Amino acid sequence: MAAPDRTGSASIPELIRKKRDGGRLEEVEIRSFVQGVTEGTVQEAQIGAMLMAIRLQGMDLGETEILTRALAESGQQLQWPEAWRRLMVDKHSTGGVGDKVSLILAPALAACGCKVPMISGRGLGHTGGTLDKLEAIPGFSVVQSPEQMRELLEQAGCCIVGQSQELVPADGILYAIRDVTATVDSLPLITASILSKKAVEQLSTLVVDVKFGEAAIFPSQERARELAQALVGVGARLGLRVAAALTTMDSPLGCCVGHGLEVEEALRCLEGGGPPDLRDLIAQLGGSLLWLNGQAPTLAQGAAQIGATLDNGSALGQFQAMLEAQGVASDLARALCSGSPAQRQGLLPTAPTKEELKTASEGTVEKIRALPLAQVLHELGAGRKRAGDPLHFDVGLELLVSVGQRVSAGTPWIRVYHRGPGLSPSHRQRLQEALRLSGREPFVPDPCLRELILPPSMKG
Ligand code: IUR
Repeated sequence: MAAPDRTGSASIPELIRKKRDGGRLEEVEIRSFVQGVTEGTVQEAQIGAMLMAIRLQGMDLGETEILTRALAESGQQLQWPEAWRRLMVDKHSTGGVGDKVSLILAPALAACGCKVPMISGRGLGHTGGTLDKLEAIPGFSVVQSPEQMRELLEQAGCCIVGQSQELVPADGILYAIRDVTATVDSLPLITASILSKKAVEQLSTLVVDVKFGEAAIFPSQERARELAQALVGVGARLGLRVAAALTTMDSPLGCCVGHGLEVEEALRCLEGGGPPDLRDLIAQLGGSLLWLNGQAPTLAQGAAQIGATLDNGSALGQFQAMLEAQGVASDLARALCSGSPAQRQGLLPTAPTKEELKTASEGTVEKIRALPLAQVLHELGAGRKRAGDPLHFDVGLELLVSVGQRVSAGTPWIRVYHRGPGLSPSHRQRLQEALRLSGREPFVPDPCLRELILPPSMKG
């Protein structure tokens, strides 16, 4: 143990020094750090230093489990009626560009009879956050108490909320400081952050979408697999059935990036349309959840059940119920969920200036690099420079071509929605460089899902 102070517990600088020098933190040490974070007695500089020490030295599975439990216990635990116990499922993502899966999957799962008490996050770095996207819908409130969450699940079968003073407050504090101290890409910190929120939810089954690729936290599939294994392993230690899906994040998911535009694309998917890569990923993640939770005999049949909820309007009905239950005026929720894209015009934030860029040559679209697109969009106002900064929900990008498609020179390939007066030369150049063309024949891109890591109980 680190040297105790006069009150008998190790001082925070001692704990930081111990981790900095590669030591293993004991349970009481991790708990006293998290307690100090929650109570506000640990200074921000000390939190940043400890996060960096963990980022550089790592934590073993035992330390990660204790950190997860301590974060989860920093607030209230959710309680559900006994009849719901086997129906509680959720999905979480490590963050991507254009990733609006949660907006569609939560109501699709609710339409399959599940209860989905999703505690979600805000944007980290260049990636967009589910809560930020939902706040683009006028009136939507992500702040909900545990009692309100129970009512939301009764009314709509799903809810999407943020962590708060009552729900995993310590994760909220660490999450915001990680974002500004280059400590996001830490395996134990990601694992504890995600699983603490899910431990509070008292789930039956969780699927985590672990992204890899240029625009993901971990570019390499190997490193993403390590994170996936930590999530599944720590989940098992906590008594949670956790599976992890390894999915690609090189090009944006779907065609739209930016808060308001992504809500519009989610609505198209909930109406049975939308881009094929997005729909396929939703069906695979939802199908895995239904299968692992015993609600479908196979993953393929689970995926078909999810697809049916998109085609028959039942997922859209649950989405509308969720919007109304979380504060959106009934006539707006109805108009968003029963109109055509043309009828929805003006209901969601869309920036006034539209600019299209054209292809410089002919070729086959090999890749549309999500990272520079997201960075430019961040600079146009979609992201935060400092924790708590307001966002522009109306700026966005719409891809007008897809990976694998043949294009001729001069084809409009991206539409940028911004607040004017015009894109800067640097923005234009970085956007143009994101489009990678090749000389090969047109092709059908591989699905995003590359590997599914199952919980130990399903490994036979
Ligand atoms: N989502 C979370 O809830 N926490 C994290 O650290 C990441 C994504 I990365």
